[in-house]
Amino acid sequence: MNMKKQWWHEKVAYQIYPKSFNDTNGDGIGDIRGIIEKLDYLKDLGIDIIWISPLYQSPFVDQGYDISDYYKIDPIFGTMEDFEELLLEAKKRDMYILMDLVINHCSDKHEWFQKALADPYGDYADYFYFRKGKNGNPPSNYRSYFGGSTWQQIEGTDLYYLHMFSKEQPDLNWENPKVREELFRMVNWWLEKGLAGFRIDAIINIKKVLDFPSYEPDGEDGLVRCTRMVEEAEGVGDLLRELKRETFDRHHAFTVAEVFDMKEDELREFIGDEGHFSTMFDFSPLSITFGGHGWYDAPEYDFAKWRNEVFASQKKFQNVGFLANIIENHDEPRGACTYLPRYAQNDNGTKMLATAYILLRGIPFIFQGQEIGMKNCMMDSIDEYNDIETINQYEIARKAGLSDEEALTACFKHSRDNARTPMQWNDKENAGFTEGIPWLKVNPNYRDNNVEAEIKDENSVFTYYKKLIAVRKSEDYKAIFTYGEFVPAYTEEDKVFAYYRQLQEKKRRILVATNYGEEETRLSLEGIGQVLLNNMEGVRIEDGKLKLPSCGAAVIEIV
Ligand code: ISL
Ligand code: CA
Repeated sequence: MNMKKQWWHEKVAYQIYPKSFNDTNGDGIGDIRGIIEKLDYLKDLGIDIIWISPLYQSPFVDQGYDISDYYKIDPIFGTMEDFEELLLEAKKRDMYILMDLVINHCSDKHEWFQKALADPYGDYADYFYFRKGKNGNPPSNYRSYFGGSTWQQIEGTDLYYLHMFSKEQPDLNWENPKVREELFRMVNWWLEKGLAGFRIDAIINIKKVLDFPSYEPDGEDGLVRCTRMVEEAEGVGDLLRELKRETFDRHHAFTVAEVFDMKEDELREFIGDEGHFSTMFDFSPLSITFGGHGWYDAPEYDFAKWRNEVFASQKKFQNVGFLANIIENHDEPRGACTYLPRYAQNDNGTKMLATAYILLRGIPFIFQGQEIGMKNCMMDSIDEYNDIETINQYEIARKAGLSDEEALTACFKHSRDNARTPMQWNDKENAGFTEGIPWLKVNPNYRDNNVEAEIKDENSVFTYYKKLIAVRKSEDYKAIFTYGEFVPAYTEEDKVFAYYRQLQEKKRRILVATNYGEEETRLSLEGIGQVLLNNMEGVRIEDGKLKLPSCGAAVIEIV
């Protein structure tokens, strides 16, 4: 299918979680100057687009996803001058900066909310969802993302306000034209500064069912997940079209949306040529990690299910638009722990996973530390965690009867803080992240697992990521890796994750093949193969067959 070509189609993106990236003033918190310092490192890796998690002024109840002033940089990260310098330095290197756009909700410390509280029947109350309770109860029975009711009573009144996330994150009322106008003005203000675009947070939630009906409870707490209501809401498209028309379109901005619970028939509307967004994250593989009740009853890794999810979503989207592919982000544990069977949780396995992911159709987003194969971090007690959702999930696990140790194991596997431990730059104290006390524990494995060591080592995960990105972006192959069709391969093999990328008109074909099995496997090639890249010794072509040891990966041009 003929898709309108865009500047961002052939780029590779990287997510920075600023608090944990690089601290330059010894306060234990990463900062903007720390990002500037590492731009050359990222350029060398092959990165073009950088998404930075929120830098705005915030009380940090949810790590900056609770914004109290959209026009300010939080002082823990530096100043607006630092940020402007970052834009300039990125531009010098042909790199693009994306900020996080968190506009479903703001912080309860935001001026709008403070004014609303001061006058719960006044104009600012209508910036939010203030509703009367029912018979002394909240207006409806929704459970917020982080646990408990989505409704918080406003002291001295029978009114409640809606918060889909924590109670410190009141939802903004997108039905109010003044709210939209304020938000659009802010978005344009940032774009005029020279941002390339935004990653857009939790955006599907902006459309509500306005009479907020209760639904059948889905848990013993008598509540129902709040997304149940979002699924019923009609008309998010109108809001998103307006957002795009009033802001992104005017600046040719690149946007990547965080969308869960989208309706199946809306794919094209979301990321087609004229879609609401340039792209959106593919979260479908995540579904293999969902437990019935929480992290504590999440299923074990299931290769077949995972492969099905990835393949299905590649096929579903390729005639529509471009997905943004991830194996981890700041809300997920480390991909090298989640998406690999235990026997493959080593460097070869990590490179195999990278091969499988980076060459899929779509825009690869690499989360900081992924390129050196960072792992989940074991915490000694719940007190070592900072994340609001982890604390909630720990409590859910304890209430379900798990011991402290068992609940901590569930957090070790699933906690968002696994991705948030400081970036491991070298083997010096605190992994070279800070000269002060890091805000979150450094993973003790940093002495072996760090950037400095991996840059020097030609067999490291880092060196391999660099090669992989270089192949993807090379003059010879960028067209096929960007626009080539995705075709599943060797699906009859139980433990093989393989696919072709092909350009029909040129009859060019590349096979990406990886062996997740514990045993060696041999695949008969459908032509003469030329190996462009492989991840370990023992991967080779013999008598027309590709030999892949356990954890082997190969990228092969078939001629
Ligand atoms: O984190 C999750 C699962 O571990 C999700 O349910 C997550 O809350 C959801 O994807 C929305 O995430 C985004 O908005 C949240 C913020 O906490 C997340 O960090 C952000 O990515 C509220 O702003
Ligand atoms: Ca700092």
